[in-house]
Parts: sequence; C-alpha cells; structure tokens
Amino acid sequence: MARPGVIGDGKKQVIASNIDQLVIITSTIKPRFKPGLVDRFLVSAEYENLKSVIIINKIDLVPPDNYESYALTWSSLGYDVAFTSAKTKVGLDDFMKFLKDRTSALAGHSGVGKSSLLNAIQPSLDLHTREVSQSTDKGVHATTTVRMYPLDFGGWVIDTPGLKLFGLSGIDKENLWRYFPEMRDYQRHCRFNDCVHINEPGCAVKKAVETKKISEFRYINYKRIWENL
Ligand SMILES: Nc1nc2c(ncn2[C@@H]2O[C@H](COP(=O)(O)OP(=O)(O)OP(=O)(O)O)[C@@H](O)[C@H]2O)c(=O)[nH]1
Ligand SMILES: [Mg+2]
Ligand SMILES: [Zn+2]
Repeated sequence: MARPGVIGDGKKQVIASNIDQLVIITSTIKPRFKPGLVDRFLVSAEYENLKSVIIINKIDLVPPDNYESYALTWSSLGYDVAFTSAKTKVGLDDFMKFLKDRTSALAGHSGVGKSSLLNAIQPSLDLHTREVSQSTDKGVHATTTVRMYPLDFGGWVIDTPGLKLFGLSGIDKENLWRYFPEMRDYQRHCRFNDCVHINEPGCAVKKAVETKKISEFRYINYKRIWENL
C-alpha cells in the first residue's frame, strides 16, 4: 500500500508491503461514520489485489440502524464485516478471527479506535491511544509511526497512524469501475464498450442502480471518487 509523497521529491511513500489483507476500520461516531472512506480503501485494496475486511467500531455509542444497511451491502459484495466495541469488548472474537495467522494492515481515520482494538485483544501491546477532540470530532494522531506487532494467537498486525489519504495511483477515470466488483457484471451490457457509467446513454450500470441491483450509496461514492481522479 502506498500513498502519494507529501514531502520532497513526490515519490510514493510505501506504507506496508507483503501484507495479506487490509483491515478497514471505521467508527459509528466520534469521528463520524464514513462509508465513503471505506469504499475508497476498498478500491485501493481491489486495485492491489488485496483481501479486505471491514470493522465497524464504537457500536456501544450508536444504534445499529445507523450503519447496518451499509454493512449488509458490503457483505453482499463478499467483504467480511464485523461490529466491535473496544470499550465493551463486543465483537472482538470476530476481529481476532480475521487477524489470526495473517499479516494485516489496519487502515482508518485517526481516532476510530485502531490502537484501542489492538489493546483490547492483546493488552500487553499497551499502545498509546488518545481521545477524539470534542470540538473538531477528529482524532489527534495518537499513533505516529507505522509498526508491526506479533499476535499471541498467531499472525502479525501493522498499526498505522490514521490515514485518510491513500493513493489511488494507477487508477483513472477509465478503469475505476473495475475496482467496484458489482459493476463488472453490468459493464458488458452498456451501449458503449468504453462506458465509464457517468453520463453515457444506454448505461447498464446506471440502470442497475435505478432498479436497486447496485446499491445507491456505492454508486454515489463511485461518482465522488471518479470526479476527484
Ligand atoms: N466508546 C468507545 N470509545 C472507543 C472505542 N474504541 C476506541 N475508543 C476511544 O476512541 C479514542 C481514539 O482511540 P485510538 O485507539 O487512539 O484511535 P486510533 O484509530 O488508533 O487513532 P490514531 O492512532 O490517531 O490513528 C480513544 O479515546 C479511545 O478510548 C469504542 O469501541 N467505544
Ligand atoms: Mg492509533
Ligand atoms: Zn455504463
């Protein structure tokens, strides 16, 4: 996984290599639930041919109807989803099951609870965590370096500082749809074979969104990412 360089010569900064999977962590609130960011990470992982799983953390703070429908959509696409609370320790079995015997990189905004979840499953790690700012609803980058830890029950995990910018280098307006698995089945039914599913007439993907075969929020996130490429 790499992100565009922010300093110096602008070369890619490699965040992690030789990992088996990306564990995408989002919180229900504090900082607010961000399905768009999850989709962005999913696109990066699809592009890198990397398995990804999704953790929705801080479920002690918000009722399920706020995030359940998103989770259903993601799992229908084949991504494993777990609901956790590092505070009440709900769902940690699922989290551990995902991590066991694999090398995983954690991804997610600052403050979603990446380090707290690791402390909850393995207290001896004793990772530094910090409260989310009341005024800005943002984490404060408690974790400042990328580090890899061995897990007592087998596997390795890479804790990262809250990353919001993952590079989508290699992905462009023409090929973005390829990293949305649900679009692959419809693309060949589009009128134009170079259809990018934005404004073209006879677009089978847009039709599938209208008939609810493709989830609307996924399509909205597709358009948002597309516009920023
Ligand atoms: N209520 C509640 N609070 C949580 C939960 N998980 C983490 N927190 C709190 O959220 C804050 C941020 O947690 P961290 O573990 O530091 O978050 P992080 O994702 O590692 O953040 P960075 O290292 O900055 O990227 C801390 O105050 C935690 O106690 C949870 O499941 N429920
Ligand atoms: Mg951290
Ligand atoms: Zn199309």
